[in-house]
Amino acid sequence: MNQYTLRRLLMAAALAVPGTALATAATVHKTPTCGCCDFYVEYLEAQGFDVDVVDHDSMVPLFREAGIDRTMASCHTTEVGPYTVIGHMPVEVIEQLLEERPMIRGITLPGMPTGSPGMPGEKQEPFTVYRITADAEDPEVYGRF
Ligand SMILES: [Cu+2]
Repeated sequence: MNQYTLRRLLMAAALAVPGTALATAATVHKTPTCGCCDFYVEYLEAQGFDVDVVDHDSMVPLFREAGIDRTMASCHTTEVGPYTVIGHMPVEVIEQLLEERPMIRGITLPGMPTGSPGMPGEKQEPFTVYRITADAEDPEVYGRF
């Protein structure tokens, strides 16, 4: 193998690494005093997302607009592509969502589970993620992760 061939192989390998792909844009909506929201922003950035942050005095109107009640809400919400992603959602789940492209408004990981991205502690159990649909009355499980 000569130098030229080696160089081409190395370049091809670099392009095949997922992190070198174009960063996915995300907008995180949060309140200015939310510490775990900041950690979640840092987490998304560390995962290669291109993150914009918008601070709100209250998150209540945003959750109301998304049609979800308090039990399904969390401390922040993230716009990714056409989807609303609520809470401390692992990026694997966001990537699955963007790949599957279901006809839903988004997904939510309610509350602030211990060990979820941006939250302290050890993960206690699989995270139950719910679909956000136009009819949020009866939330369906998107998956357990
Ligand atoms: Cu939080």
